[in-house]
Amino acid sequence: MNYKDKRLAVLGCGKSGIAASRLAIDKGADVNLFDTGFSDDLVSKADALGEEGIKVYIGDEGICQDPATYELVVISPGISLDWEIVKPFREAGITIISEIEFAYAFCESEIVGVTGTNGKTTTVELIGKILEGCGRTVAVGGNHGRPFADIISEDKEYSTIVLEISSFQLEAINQFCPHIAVWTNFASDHLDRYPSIEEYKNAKMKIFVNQSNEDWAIVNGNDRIEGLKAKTVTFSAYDELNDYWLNGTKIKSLDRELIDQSLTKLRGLHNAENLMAAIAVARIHGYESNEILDSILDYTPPSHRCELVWESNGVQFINDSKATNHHAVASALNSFKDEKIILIAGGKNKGISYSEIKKTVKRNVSSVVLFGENKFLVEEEWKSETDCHLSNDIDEAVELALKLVGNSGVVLFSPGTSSFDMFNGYEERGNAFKNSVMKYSPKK
Ligand code: UMA
Repeated sequence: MNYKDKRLAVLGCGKSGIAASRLAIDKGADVNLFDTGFSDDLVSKADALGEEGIKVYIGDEGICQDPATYELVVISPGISLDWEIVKPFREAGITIISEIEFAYAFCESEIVGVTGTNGKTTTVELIGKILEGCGRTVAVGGNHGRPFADIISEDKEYSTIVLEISSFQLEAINQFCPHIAVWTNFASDHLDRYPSIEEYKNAKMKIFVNQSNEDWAIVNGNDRIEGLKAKTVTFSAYDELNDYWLNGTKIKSLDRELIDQSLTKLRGLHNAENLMAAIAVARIHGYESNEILDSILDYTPPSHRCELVWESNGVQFINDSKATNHHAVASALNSFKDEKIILIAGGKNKGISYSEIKKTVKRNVSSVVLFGENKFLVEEEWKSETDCHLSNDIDEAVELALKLVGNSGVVLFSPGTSSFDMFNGYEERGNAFKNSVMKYSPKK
């Protein structure tokens, strides 16, 4: 695609929009970046980008007045196609594509794309580490870490680019096609963006839409994905009738044992599935378990995912702040199902009912401590089944949980929703939990 002197609009001055703008400038385009936000940070970003030749319009100027003069619009994932900032371009009939679609046009590497509700980051990192360990040159990015456009701007030849891909990024694709698409799992999420769970799933399913029988789809067998054109491999930690399955702690394919999960740093059934997906990618590339074992054993999962913060006198404090939906909470509860669990949950009201995990909570949890914007709603849904307590902040929640756990068990911080009612992301929320634990625990 030749963008020389073409007028391009980029929407959203975050990581994704800035990376797309820089790539477009590299390709000789005339780039105008629009953002309807207004803050000191945006003003200084706009000044710095101006120096690079990117014209930035923010605040009221972020709504474009001459949309028909543009050839193409590149939209950031955090902006929905229905929103005000997009409207002028839609009305003018200008083609709108996502940042991953834009970057894909310049990509010559093999793409492994990983989508799903949970487990994406761990799976992407594992795949990256395994392939690198086998001697391939690999870049890792996407929804987590470096934007795809940033990797492409580097102008370095990678044999494989492993991308974490969100439903938001897939909404505006035309040609984007990973050679290997991984579907980690699917559960209700992001209902503050999508009118229904079907629409959320349809956006995610677009990862397969341009694949042919030359490509691969590695899918969670529990989700029964149908209509795939690619060669399909299934995995499940719950059902042995899949290409990859779990026998105790052993990951198997047909009757062959590949890896013993208990030797790795990855805990829980959800991580067994992440491992299976990563092993499947490696085997498609022709690498066998003996060649990838060292990389897997060496891999440490990222923070805030069932992370052990502190253990003392039979009580474990687990930070699972990354659990921003119910599927993730249920996975964490299953991972500690033999222990007495005090669950700390709550946060932003994303419009999702917590009653869908009511039974799992009842079965696995001894008491719940709720915090955040949705605490009263969750209390209403769970109080008939579980012992519920309310708290005003994370410190109070930890203090209460400590009293409830007694001499042994697990204090599990697995909020089940996003953090934006009180924090700037799950990392900040997880760090707040960790700080509270360190504050209260030694006094116990
Ligand atoms: N904006 C407007 N008008 C609007 C709405 C937003 O101008 O109506 C502007 C904001 O003022 C802001 C910019 O858009 O300046 C933000 O754009 P963005 O939300 O796309 O943020 P980026 O920094 O570009 O981050 C995006 C992804 N964000 C989202 O999907 C919400 C990042 O995923 C991703 O890491 C990054 O691109 C690089 O690819 C984050 C995320 O939360 C981590 N993802 C969701 C998740 O994992 O659950 C899907």
